[in-house]
Amino acid sequence: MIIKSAEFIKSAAKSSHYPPARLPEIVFAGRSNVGKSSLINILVNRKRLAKTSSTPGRTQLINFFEINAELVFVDIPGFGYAKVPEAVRRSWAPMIETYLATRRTLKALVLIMDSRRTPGPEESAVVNWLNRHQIATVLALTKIDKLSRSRHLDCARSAAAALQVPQGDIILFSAKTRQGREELWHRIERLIAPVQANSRDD
Ligand SMILES: Nc1nc2c(ncn2[C@@H]2O[C@H](COP(=O)(O)OP(=O)(O)OP(=O)(O)O)[C@@H](O)[C@H]2O)c(=O)[nH]1
Ligand SMILES: [Mg+2]
Repeated sequence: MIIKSAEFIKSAAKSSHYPPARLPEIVFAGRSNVGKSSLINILVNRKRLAKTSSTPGRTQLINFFEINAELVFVDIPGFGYAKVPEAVRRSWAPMIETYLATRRTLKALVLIMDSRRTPGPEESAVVNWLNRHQIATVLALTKIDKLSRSRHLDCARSAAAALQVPQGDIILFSAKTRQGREELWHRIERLIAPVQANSRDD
């Protein structure tokens, strides 16, 4: 994907504030501080389009970004980080669930996980929930630059086992080295492509 434009559209907490549902949307989800906003910035070749921070809980609303007037990326708050105040977490869950369950133009969720941590019950619950709601899922292990090369395949293997998916489904990613950027774009492009009519040979 050649990035011609990448613009912030708006932030929203409730559905009446979402931008019009015109373009296919890809949402990026995962634990707080895992690197969701950083991954979005790498995909669109912008340093600070989505705000990043070393302090967990930076992203607090649903943020919509329009890419090439062609698709929309959605950055959402992270789940399951102990340092985020309980009251804040309680308000995030329904906000995110409403978005995921009701947004007609949502094409896929990119679930971002830390490569140094085996996915746990929270990630499995997200994957199961998405399967039940028939939302396509792309799985990315990020911060892979923090692991030695010899451990890359091991972490893909254990994540695949924990999530009960084929190992080939797991993308290894780094916002530092940009590893995995092309593969992630290929998956996203496939998911937003209009369904082709079956071609006939005869
Ligand atoms: N080494 C390394 N650091 C990363 C990578 N991705 C993100 N980081 C760092 O991790 C921290 C969190 O990154 P963010 O992109 O803000 O994470 P987030 O998931 O959007 O966080 P919240 O919005 O708070 O949930 C920042 O200090 C980033 O610089 C990566 O691939 N490699
Ligand atoms: Mg963020």
